[in-house]
Amino acid sequence: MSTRGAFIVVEGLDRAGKTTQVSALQTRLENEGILCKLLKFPDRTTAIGQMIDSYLRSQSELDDRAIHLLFSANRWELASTIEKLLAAGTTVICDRYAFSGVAFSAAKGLTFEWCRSPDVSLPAPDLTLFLDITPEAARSRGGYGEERYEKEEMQRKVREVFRRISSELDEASWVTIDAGRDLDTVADEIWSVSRPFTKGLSIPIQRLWMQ
Ligand code: DGP
Repeated sequence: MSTRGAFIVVEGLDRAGKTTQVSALQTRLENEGILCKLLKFPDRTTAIGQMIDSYLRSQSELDDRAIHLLFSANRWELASTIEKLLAAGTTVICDRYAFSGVAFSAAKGLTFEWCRSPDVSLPAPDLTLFLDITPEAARSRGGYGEERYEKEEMQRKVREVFRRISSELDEASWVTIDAGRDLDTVADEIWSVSRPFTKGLSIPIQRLWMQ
């Protein structure tokens, strides 16, 4: 098989610095002449994404299971795009993915197994960078915004579920990064962990949670 691009996911609590860090990673890849595409979930531009956006901004109410399935459907509607990009040799960087799906819904009280099931067999990330920050440190960065989940107690529960997810995944594919440090230090660590993956991979695209 010829080499393909790597699928790199960045996860974390709200205010962990994901958006800044994914764009710093994209810039470094481009500076090295590596083809890359930045994606973000939820993708609020699609019809499903607009329903999610309305829910997050508390402009609509939905059953916890219904919104969970919409978040998952939003990933599935881009799954074939991700696969095509990877097959064409493009490195895909993704701001949030299915791990947020489990973390945020399980934090609301849905069971871990139920939360995982709609995302089983999505393209699996080759590398997940979890930007870890305490909810207190996140709050001190200027406070949470207006959206539905941006509350300290919720973020504390979300962090616990992320810990469970990481303990059940292959250690090599999940790397926890201390995101409480300054921006450049975090960016340097992300780059040093990601760099080996950006040279192209010769293994097939894996499927999430199939083992
Ligand atoms: P962001 O655009 O990265 O700020 O994410 C929006 C919010 O939605 C954030 O609080 C995390 C949450 N979120 C992201 N993905 C999912 C998901 O799949 N399921 C649930 N329940 N929440 C999610």
